[in-house]
Amino acid sequence: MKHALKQFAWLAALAAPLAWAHGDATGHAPAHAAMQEQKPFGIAGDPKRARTITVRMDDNMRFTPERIEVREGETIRFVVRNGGGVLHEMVIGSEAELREHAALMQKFPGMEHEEAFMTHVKPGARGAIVWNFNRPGTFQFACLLPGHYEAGMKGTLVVLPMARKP
Ligand SMILES: [Cu+2]
Repeated sequence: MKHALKQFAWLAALAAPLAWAHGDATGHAPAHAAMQEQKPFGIAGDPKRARTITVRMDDNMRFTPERIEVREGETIRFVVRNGGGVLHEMVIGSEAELREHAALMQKFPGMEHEEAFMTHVKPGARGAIVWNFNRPGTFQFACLLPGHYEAGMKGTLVVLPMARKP
Protein backbone atom coordinates (compact mmCIF):
# COMPACT_ATOMS: atom_id res chain seq x y z
CA MET A 1 0.00 0.00 0.00
CA LYS A 2 3.05 2.17 -0.43
CA HIS A 3 1.47 4.10 -3.28
CA ALA A 4 -1.92 4.61 -1.73
CA LEU A 5 -1.20 8.15 -0.63
CA LYS A 6 0.20 9.21 -3.97
CA GLN A 7 -2.73 7.73 -5.85
CA PHE A 8 -5.08 9.53 -3.54
CA ALA A 9 -3.36 12.77 -4.46
CA TRP A 10 -4.11 12.17 -8.14
CA LEU A 11 -7.72 11.35 -7.39
CA ALA A 12 -8.13 14.36 -5.15
CA ALA A 13 -6.79 16.55 -7.92
CA LEU A 14 -9.40 15.08 -10.24
CA ALA A 15 -12.24 15.74 -7.87
CA ALA A 16 -11.39 19.41 -8.43
CA PRO A 17 -12.36 21.04 -11.76
CA LEU A 18 -11.36 19.04 -14.79
CA ALA A 19 -8.81 21.62 -15.85
CA TRP A 20 -6.49 21.70 -12.90
CA ALA A 21 -3.05 22.65 -11.84
CA HIS A 22 -1.55 21.97 -8.49
CA GLY A 23 1.13 23.73 -6.57
CA ASP A 24 -0.54 25.79 -3.92
CA ALA A 25 -3.31 25.41 -1.42
CA THR A 26 -5.99 26.76 -3.73
CA GLY A 27 -5.18 24.33 -6.51
CA HIS A 28 -5.48 27.18 -8.99
CA ALA A 29 -1.89 28.30 -9.24
CA PRO A 30 -0.70 29.04 -12.76
CA ALA A 31 1.59 26.33 -14.12
CA HIS A 32 4.74 28.38 -13.60
CA ALA A 33 4.07 28.65 -9.88
CA ALA A 34 4.28 24.88 -9.61
CA MET A 35 7.49 24.63 -11.56
CA GLN A 36 9.82 24.54 -8.58
CA GLU A 37 7.99 21.68 -6.93
CA GLN A 38 10.31 18.77 -6.17
CA LYS A 39 9.01 15.52 -7.62
CA PRO A 40 10.37 12.02 -6.99
CA PHE A 41 11.65 12.16 -10.58
CA GLY A 42 13.21 15.64 -10.42
CA ILE A 43 12.41 19.31 -10.60
CA ALA A 44 11.93 21.96 -13.30
CA GLY A 45 15.28 22.84 -14.81
CA ASP A 46 17.17 25.89 -15.95
CA PRO A 47 17.22 25.99 -19.78
CA LYS A 48 20.66 27.64 -19.76
CA ARG A 49 22.26 24.53 -18.25
CA ALA A 50 20.44 21.95 -20.33
CA ARG A 51 21.65 19.19 -22.63
CA THR A 52 19.25 18.60 -25.52
CA ILE A 53 17.69 15.23 -26.32
CA THR A 54 15.33 14.99 -29.27
CA VAL A 55 12.33 12.70 -28.92
CA ARG A 56 10.03 11.81 -31.80
CA MET A 57 6.40 10.79 -31.51
CA ASP A 58 4.22 9.21 -34.16
CA ASP A 59 0.78 7.75 -34.76
CA ASN A 60 2.09 4.21 -34.28
CA MET A 61 1.96 5.21 -30.61
CA ARG A 62 5.69 5.08 -30.19
CA PHE A 63 8.40 7.32 -28.88
CA THR A 64 11.82 7.29 -30.51
CA PRO A 65 13.99 6.61 -28.58
CA GLU A 66 12.01 4.43 -26.21
CA ARG A 67 14.76 4.40 -23.61
CA ILE A 68 16.65 7.43 -22.34
CA GLU A 69 19.52 7.46 -19.87
CA VAL A 70 20.67 10.56 -18.07
CA ARG A 71 22.98 11.17 -15.13
CA GLU A 72 21.75 12.28 -11.75
CA GLY A 73 21.99 16.06 -11.57
CA GLU A 74 21.69 16.59 -15.33
CA THR A 75 19.25 19.09 -16.77
CA ILE A 76 17.75 17.91 -20.05
CA ARG A 77 15.89 19.88 -22.66
CA PHE A 78 13.63 17.37 -24.38
CA VAL A 79 12.77 18.67 -27.83
CA VAL A 80 9.65 16.68 -28.64
CA ARG A 81 8.62 16.41 -32.29
CA ASN A 82 5.24 15.12 -33.33
CA GLY A 83 5.56 13.46 -36.73
CA GLY A 84 2.03 12.12 -36.59
CA GLY A 85 -1.35 13.44 -37.67
CA VAL A 86 -2.96 13.68 -34.22
CA LEU A 87 -2.13 15.40 -30.95
CA HIS A 88 0.40 13.65 -28.73
CA GLU A 89 2.05 14.57 -25.49
CA MET A 90 5.06 13.65 -23.44
CA VAL A 91 4.68 13.43 -19.68
CA ILE A 92 7.44 12.41 -17.28
CA GLY A 93 6.62 10.56 -14.07
CA SER A 94 6.83 7.39 -12.05
CA GLU A 95 5.43 4.31 -13.73
CA ALA A 96 2.71 3.95 -11.09
CA GLU A 97 1.59 7.57 -11.46
CA LEU A 98 1.52 7.49 -15.24
CA ARG A 99 -0.41 4.22 -15.36
CA GLU A 100 -2.94 5.59 -12.91
CA HIS A 101 -3.20 8.85 -14.77
CA ALA A 102 -3.67 7.12 -18.12
CA ALA A 103 -6.61 5.20 -16.67
CA LEU A 104 -8.15 8.45 -15.47
CA MET A 105 -7.69 9.99 -18.91
CA GLN A 106 -9.81 7.18 -20.33
CA LYS A 107 -12.62 8.19 -17.99
CA PHE A 108 -12.16 11.95 -18.33
CA PRO A 109 -10.80 12.55 -21.83
CA GLY A 110 -11.40 16.30 -21.57
CA MET A 111 -8.88 16.81 -18.78
CA GLU A 112 -6.25 19.40 -19.45
CA HIS A 113 -3.01 19.79 -17.59
CA GLU A 114 -0.09 22.11 -17.76
CA GLU A 115 2.97 21.21 -15.77
CA ALA A 116 6.69 21.69 -16.21
CA PHE A 117 7.17 17.93 -16.71
CA MET A 118 4.84 17.64 -19.70
CA THR A 119 4.34 19.05 -23.17
CA HIS A 120 1.43 18.69 -25.58
CA VAL A 121 2.46 18.74 -29.22
CA LYS A 122 0.20 19.33 -32.20
CA PRO A 123 0.73 17.37 -35.43
CA GLY A 124 3.88 18.53 -37.20
CA ALA A 125 4.87 20.76 -34.30
CA ARG A 126 7.40 20.48 -31.55
CA GLY A 127 7.34 21.09 -27.83
CA ALA A 128 9.90 21.14 -25.06
CA ILE A 129 10.38 20.06 -21.47
CA VAL A 130 13.34 21.32 -19.43
CA TRP A 131 13.80 19.07 -16.43
CA ASN A 132 16.50 18.60 -13.80
CA PHE A 133 16.92 14.95 -12.84
CA ASN A 134 18.18 15.47 -9.32
CA ARG A 135 17.01 12.07 -8.03
CA PRO A 136 18.32 8.76 -9.34
CA GLY A 137 15.92 6.02 -10.33
CA THR A 138 13.97 4.43 -13.14
CA PHE A 139 11.05 6.47 -14.35
CA GLN A 140 8.81 6.66 -17.37
CA PHE A 141 7.70 9.06 -20.03
CA ALA A 142 4.39 8.56 -21.76
CA CYS A 143 1.58 10.00 -23.83
CA LEU A 144 -1.52 10.06 -21.66
CA LEU A 145 -4.04 10.99 -24.32
CA PRO A 146 -6.90 8.49 -24.09
CA GLY A 147 -5.82 5.08 -25.38
CA HIS A 148 -2.27 6.07 -26.32
CA TYR A 149 -0.56 4.76 -23.16
CA GLU A 150 -2.52 1.52 -23.46
CA ALA A 151 -1.35 1.20 -27.07
CA GLY A 152 2.24 1.30 -25.87
CA MET A 153 3.08 4.99 -26.11
CA LYS A 154 5.58 5.03 -23.27
CA GLY A 155 9.28 4.82 -22.69
CA THR A 156 11.81 4.22 -19.94
CA LEU A 157 13.80 7.01 -18.37
CA VAL A 158 16.79 5.93 -16.32
CA VAL A 159 18.55 8.43 -14.07
CA LEU A 160 21.96 6.92 -13.29
CA PRO A 161 23.16 7.69 -9.77
CA MET A 162 26.06 10.05 -9.37
CA ALA A 163 29.27 8.37 -8.24
CA ARG A 164 29.64 9.10 -4.56
CA LYS A 165 32.86 9.23 -2.61
CA PRO A 166 33.17 6.43 -0.03
CU1 LIG B 1 -0.09 10.05 -28.10
